[in-house]
Amino acid sequence: MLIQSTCLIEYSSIHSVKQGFRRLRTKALILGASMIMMINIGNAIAAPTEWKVSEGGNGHLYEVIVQPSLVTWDQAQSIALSKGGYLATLTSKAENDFVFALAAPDVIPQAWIPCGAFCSDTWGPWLGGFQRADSPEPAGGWQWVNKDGDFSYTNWAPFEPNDADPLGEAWLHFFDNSSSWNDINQNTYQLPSLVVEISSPIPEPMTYALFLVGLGIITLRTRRIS
Ligand SMILES: [Ca+2]
Ligand SMILES: [Ca+2]
Repeated sequence: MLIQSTCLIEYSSIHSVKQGFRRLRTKALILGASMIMMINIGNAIAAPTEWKVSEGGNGHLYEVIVQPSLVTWDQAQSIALSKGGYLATLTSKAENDFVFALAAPDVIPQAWIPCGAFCSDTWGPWLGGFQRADSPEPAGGWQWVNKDGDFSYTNWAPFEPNDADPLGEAWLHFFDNSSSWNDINQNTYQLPSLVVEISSPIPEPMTYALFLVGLGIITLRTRRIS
C-alpha cells in the first residue's frame, strides 16, 4: 500500500513536471513567434517608401540605406541587389525630386559626408548611374544599372560631370547638399549611403496575409501541445 502511494505520488510529480515543461515550451514558442512577427511588422512600418502611381509615380519602392562604414559604388550596388532591388535609377525630374526628398541632408544627415578639407559641401548617397569604360569624357557613355536607358534626363551639378580625378570618374552620387549629381571615382572616394530602388514590391495585403498565416500556425501548434 505504501509502495503504491509512493508510486502514485511519483507519477503525479512527473506528470506535473511534464505539464509544466509543456506550458513553458508553449509560452516560449508563442513569445518567439510573437517577436518574429513584431520584427516583421516593424520592417513593414519602416518599409521603403512607395512612389505611388496614384501620385504620379511608378509604384516602385525607394530606401535610403546608411552603412556603418564607407562603401564603394560596387559594394553599394551589391547591397541594393541583396535587398531585391538596384541602385536608384533617376530617369525623370519627378523621380529625382521624390528620391532626394527621402535622402536630403536635413532628413538623413548621416547619409551625407563632408567632401574634404578644401570644400564645405557634403556628398550624398550612391545612385545607379555609371559610365561605360572607354567612353568619351566626361559625359559620354553614362547609363543606369537596370538598363533604364541612357541619360536622356540628367541633373548634373554645374561643371559636372568633369572626370576630374586622374584615375577617372565613372560613378554617380547626389552632390553638394542637393539633388544635383556628380561623377567621382569609387576607388578614391567612398560614401556612407546608397538609395535602393525596388520595382516589384510585396503588396500590402500580402504582408497582412503572411501575418495571419503566422498567427494560424501558432494557434494550431499551441492546441497540439496543450
Ligand atoms: Ca527608376
Ligand atoms: Ca566630378
